[in-house]
Amino acid sequence: MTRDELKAEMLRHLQYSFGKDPAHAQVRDWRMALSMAVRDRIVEPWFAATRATYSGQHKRVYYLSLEFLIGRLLEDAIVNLGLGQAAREACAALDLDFEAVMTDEPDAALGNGGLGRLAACFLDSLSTLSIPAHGYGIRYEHGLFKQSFHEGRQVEQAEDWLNQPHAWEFERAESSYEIGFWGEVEEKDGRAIWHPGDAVLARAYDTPVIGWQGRWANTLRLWGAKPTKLFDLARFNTGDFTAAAQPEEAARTISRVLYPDDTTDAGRELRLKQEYFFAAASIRDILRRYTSEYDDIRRLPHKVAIQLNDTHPAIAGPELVRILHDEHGLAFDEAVQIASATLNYTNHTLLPEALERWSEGLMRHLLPRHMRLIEQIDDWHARTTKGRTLSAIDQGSVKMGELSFMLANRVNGVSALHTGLMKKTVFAELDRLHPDRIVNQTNGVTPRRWLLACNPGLSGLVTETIGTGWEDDLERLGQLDPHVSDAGFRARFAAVKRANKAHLSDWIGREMGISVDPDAMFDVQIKRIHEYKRQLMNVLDVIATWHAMRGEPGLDWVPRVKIFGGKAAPGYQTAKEIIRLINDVATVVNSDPAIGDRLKVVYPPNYNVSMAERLIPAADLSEQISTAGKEASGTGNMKFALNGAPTIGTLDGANVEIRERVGAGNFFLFGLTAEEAMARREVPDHAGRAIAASPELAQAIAHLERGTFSPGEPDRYRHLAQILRHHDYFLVCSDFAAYHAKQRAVDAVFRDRDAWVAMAARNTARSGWFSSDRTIRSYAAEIWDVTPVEVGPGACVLAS
Ligand code: 26V
Repeated sequence: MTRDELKAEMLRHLQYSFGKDPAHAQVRDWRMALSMAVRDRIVEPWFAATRATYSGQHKRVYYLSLEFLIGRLLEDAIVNLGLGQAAREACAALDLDFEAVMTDEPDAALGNGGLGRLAACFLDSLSTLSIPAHGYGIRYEHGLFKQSFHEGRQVEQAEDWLNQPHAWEFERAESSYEIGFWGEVEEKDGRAIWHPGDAVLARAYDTPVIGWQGRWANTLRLWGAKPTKLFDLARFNTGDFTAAAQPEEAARTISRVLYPDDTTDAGRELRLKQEYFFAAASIRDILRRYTSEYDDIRRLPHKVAIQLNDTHPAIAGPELVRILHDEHGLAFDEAVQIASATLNYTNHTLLPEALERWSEGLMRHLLPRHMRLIEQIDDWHARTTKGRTLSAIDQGSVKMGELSFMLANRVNGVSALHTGLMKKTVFAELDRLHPDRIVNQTNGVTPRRWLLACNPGLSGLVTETIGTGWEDDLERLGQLDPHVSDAGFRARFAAVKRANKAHLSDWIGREMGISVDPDAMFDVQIKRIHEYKRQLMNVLDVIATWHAMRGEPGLDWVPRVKIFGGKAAPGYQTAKEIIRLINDVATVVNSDPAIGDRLKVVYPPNYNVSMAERLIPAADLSEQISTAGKEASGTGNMKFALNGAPTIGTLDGANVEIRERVGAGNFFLFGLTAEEAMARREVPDHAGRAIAASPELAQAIAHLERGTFSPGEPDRYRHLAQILRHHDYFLVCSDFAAYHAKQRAVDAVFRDRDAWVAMAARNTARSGWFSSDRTIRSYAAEIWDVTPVEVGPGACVLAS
């Protein structure tokens, strides 16, 4: 598509799709016009992919996830369709600021963090690999809350992305299912019939997901909740308008917000309703598609593979058993066998507080038939494995991990270390009963978004050096390795990073009013705020460094910009205290004349996918410092390495595999191993001992207790100090000295710029394995038993 064609299409959409006169169009109108012009190019490959799947009777993959953290879609579509240059030029010809048009799009923030972003990368790779697939989720009216800071404290506001037309979705009013809740189960002639007490409609909204070079497109189908009946006209006519609208309100509540607060009974009930609502609608849709093509429901596993992204969709298991047994009339055991040959489950965390459990009472009340089936599945498992000591029902609650395991063909962890720990800890007993069921699938990230699109400077250099083709064959980055010993290449690599940093400095100056030196080291920690991720250890190191700088202002310090980004769960008080501390430390450090440009702390509010795309290409150092054994994988760690930022990190999650691949000499390792961490927790007063052994740590904690960063309120950080001294479960104190020392080793290498650049470039050259294409190929071969549909260039568009 040429510049002129695209421009003409934009003008056509502006006028005839949106009824806007170009003379009065705003950035939003132009952005919508460009989106429509680009979307038109997706529709044909999308239809062709669907037709090819039907005509070839290919097996399909269904990825069920309560979260899809997809971010912006316009640039992604432009990049995948190779329309970058045409789009830039068309905008220029229309006198539009291309960057402003692209950044006008709101992020689709339908996820909390890593789990949801992984689902989005997987959709991209499934399409790129032409694997017939659907993502299924909820069309939340409000995505992840908007974060702002008031006097350093996190403030949450409702996010409102659907307040404006959504450029990429197609509403499918004809694809609606009635989803029941509550009610009774009637036993009749040996059969169970569930009579739900209430119901809502699940309506489909489809977003096409275009793969690399537009060869294939899959569908992300999100469910919106609607009332089964229109509003109550009789009530309305009596003047009770609020009551008349009540059924609609009640139904809409189900798809209103991502992760409703589950600290109350009402919140928990809503969350379980969301889970069943979307799982049931998806199962119904999958079976409708299957039965439209095939007669024998027993062959379902030959044509369908369902992946459960964590236990959030786990109720899909009992629902599938219910439909096969109660509605299709299969014997219970056969229904369970077919369901468990179709379903697979990915575990994303071992943290006990994050493993889902539902009270039996709530489950029986909301889903009476399912609770009965869960008991039968539990019995069936005991009967068929002789594992009688093991149950998915424990002390009045249903353990969704165990239930998902029992009903799965394969269960996977998301990094080698995490999978090993799954086998040793939470699923030890189940692993013994089913020794081949647990497999590892180390996470990956899409190189289209996380290198090609977000870092044009580096991707340009890569292409100039090794040619194109790396975008969907990322291991080809290995061909950069020999170039790293070439001083010319290193200089160009350094120049790209410098330009990215200058660009970020400008943004930080504009957005935050903080001036940062692009030649300082950009040290970045971006992720959810959680004690196990140890942002607290990072900020303690900032305090220790600041203290040391003040003590010896004459020393030749390596200038650093410490960048933080991330949100805390609204009810997680300790995480919120850590946020406030980072902001308070920033206030003191950034205005300290004794420090000047040598240390800055920057914490831009409302970290999201788009901010990650801005920060990662400009990072020098990647902070991956979780307590070993606690971070299942991490995916940010991979994005940084790919973009030429070496890691300072622990042997946790995928850090282990990153270090193996980039080489120990290109990774700053510190800290206890997972095994050592477990042992250390048993040592009496481990924190006290560590504090006594590290004057820097003792001093930093003393600053917290003295109120150095909370003038006038010395008690503000007492609680954090108490945690460090007496309840240091995440071993911040035990790892601090090693971390602090390793940061000085980082300084030393950074001082030797050439050595640093070589290290950074080797990170890029050796990160090819962390493409989500590799991960998806591996799921396809080891879990789903599917193969890509063959499509030549353009073949998909021509297919009939
Ligand atoms: C959830 C919760 C919920 C309530 C209390 C505290 C808490 C802590 C952690 C979580 C995480 C839930 C699952 C999750 O998002 N896991 C992330 O999945 C990523 C993709 O596999 C992986 O890279 C991250 O390491 C892992 O934390």
